[in-house]
Amino acid sequence: MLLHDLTPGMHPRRVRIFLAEKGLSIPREEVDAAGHANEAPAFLKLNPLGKLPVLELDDGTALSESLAICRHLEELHPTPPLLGSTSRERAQIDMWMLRMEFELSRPIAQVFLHTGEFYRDRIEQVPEVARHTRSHAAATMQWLDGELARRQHIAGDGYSMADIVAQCAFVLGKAAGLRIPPDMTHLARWFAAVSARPTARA
Ligand SMILES: N[C@@H](CCC(=O)N[C@@H](CS)C(=O)NCC(=O)O)C(=O)O
Repeated sequence: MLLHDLTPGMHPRRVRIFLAEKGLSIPREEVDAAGHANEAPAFLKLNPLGKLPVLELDDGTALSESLAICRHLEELHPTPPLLGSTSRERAQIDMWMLRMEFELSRPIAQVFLHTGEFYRDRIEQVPEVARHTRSHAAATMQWLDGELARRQHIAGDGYSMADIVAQCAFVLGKAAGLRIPPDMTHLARWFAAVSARPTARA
């Protein structure tokens, strides 16, 4: 297996944290996205969308989409479970993982895409999109603060993939000027706890 990686990216970070939580180490190749290597024909053969991460399997299959990659790794290495052990847990973690994908990661990524230097010559940056998605992310934070008043982690009391998706979104949020306000004490407590895990800087 080979992980095609992009160290500063939010989605590749999900896979690295997931691997670290499983205690797994696999060969990794950094793709020079700043130099547009992800748009080169050799990379587009692996992922026609030109996005990272990509997990290349030993039989040559190229898996992209960070959540799909983690699903595959979970099936190969079920312990410790990060996507649930029972049917109910799996559904609950999927529910929260998808909520974190669409209600948190996407809006934060959109702010970054529409304001960040990296994407200046890659997409048409629309300040209005950044403004709108910034307020979407702020509303999600408010909601999460209330949820985390009632439990330790995003999908329940245990750490799961839903936490990984959310913590990586907040790491990118720092770069996009979207920090957790200190008065959101439950969300801030959760972020401090997940950031203190030994795997957080994987
Ligand atoms: N839905 C994909 C998103 C992947 C994605 O957007 N990756 C970004 C890095 S976080 C990327 O490769 N950007 C390079 C570019 O757009 O040129 C996933 O979950 O893996």
